[in-house]
Amino acid sequence: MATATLESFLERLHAINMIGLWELYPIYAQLPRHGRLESPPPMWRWRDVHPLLLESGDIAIDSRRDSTINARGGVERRNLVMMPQGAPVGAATVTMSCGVQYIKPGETAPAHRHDPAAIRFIIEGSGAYTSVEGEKLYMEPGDLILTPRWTWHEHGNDGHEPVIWMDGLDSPFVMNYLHADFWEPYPGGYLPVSHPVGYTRRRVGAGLVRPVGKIRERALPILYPWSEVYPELLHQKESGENLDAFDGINLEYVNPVTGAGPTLPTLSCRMQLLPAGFESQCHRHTSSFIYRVFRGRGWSEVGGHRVEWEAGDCFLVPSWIWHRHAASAGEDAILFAMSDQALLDPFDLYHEEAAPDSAS
Ligand code: GTQ
Ligand code: FE2
Repeated sequence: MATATLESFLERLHAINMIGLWELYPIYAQLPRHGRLESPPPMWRWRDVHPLLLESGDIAIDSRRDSTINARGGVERRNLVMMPQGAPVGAATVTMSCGVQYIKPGETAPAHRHDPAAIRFIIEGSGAYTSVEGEKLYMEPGDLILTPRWTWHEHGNDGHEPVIWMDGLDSPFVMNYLHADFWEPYPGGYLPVSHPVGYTRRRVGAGLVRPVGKIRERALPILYPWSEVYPELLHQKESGENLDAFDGINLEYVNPVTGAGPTLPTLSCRMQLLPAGFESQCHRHTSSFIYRVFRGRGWSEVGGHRVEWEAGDCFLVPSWIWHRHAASAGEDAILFAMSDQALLDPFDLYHEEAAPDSAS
């Protein structure tokens, strides 16, 4: 039998939906495993995002996912999603999505639940709440709220100011990779109030003590008040003992169930303080990060590009890209960070290394 040419072989191979492993190597080689980015890292400046978000509140938008949803005025969620050029559907990083949500006084966003878990980091305004499983969590700027997977949640604004927060979800992981996403609207639209304000907080206790035997869940709808996080950041800064060379003061929001990280089974949230004038050393890791500047100004080097940032800006650090951060000389910088390290740790896929010369 005559030997076929490689070309004709591959043609017949591809026709049955197979490929030579060696054909994939050049494609793998294009992944930026060298730690550098060809163009600056994806970034959204608040001066660009904020006006568009406010404008979205003046435009009639039917944002219902399901037309049977009882959303007043058709606004189910007024949310603008960050999606870098070429990214998978709805994805900011390979595993995480990120958006900003805006709710006006008197508005309500009806209840639903889904497999993707969500976090909300409050940006501005007060008087709004997220109700998770019928427990209202009232938002203040700097607070972090967890909506664990498959928990009913709705939003409302009882106050007099517009309220804006950042949403972060594991939806690219759950939806795009695992195809494990279920989603459903709450029958009738709105949750009955089933717990008093402060219910979960009292089950969880405070500091190093808590009521015995009250927690059965893997994650809880907890609110971490900025009024408790900020003093701890300052306390840590004063002592300086835990100032990390790569991340400054780096506090993780503990999962109240485990008393440790990650914050949720699929997401880790942190609050970093870079003291005024601090310049971190350079490293890289296989987790990806979404950063939102909460206070101050400074710059980061990400994949060989320097980005200047100030309060409200949002930027990404993709997996295995060299990066370091610095605060301006005048004031401390405070960065809210969200990462997918929780997805890597259980499988020993978290790798980290310091740059040899500590410069990107
Ligand atoms: O507010 O429930 O950014 O379901 C994406 C999906 C927010 C929400 C998002 C959601 C929500
Ligand atoms: Fe949701």
